[in-house]
Amino acid sequence: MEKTFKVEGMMCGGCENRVKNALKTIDGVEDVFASHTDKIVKVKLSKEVDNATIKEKIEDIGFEVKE
Ligand SMILES: [Cu+2]
Repeated sequence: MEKTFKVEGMMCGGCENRVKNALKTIDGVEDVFASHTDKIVKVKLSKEVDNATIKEKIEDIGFEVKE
């Protein structure tokens, strides 16, 4: 299962890593792909995780989820 989010505010690889590390702390998140150039974050899940949980985690570290 994979979910894609549009994320504003990532400026470099460091931002991508911050998003990746934050999301990997969520139970059920198996892998994370983040691109600041495409402004997307893809999350690979091993079980169902609420969109709201993922969104909150990204916004907690200062980025904005568009959808
Ligand atoms: Cu950055």
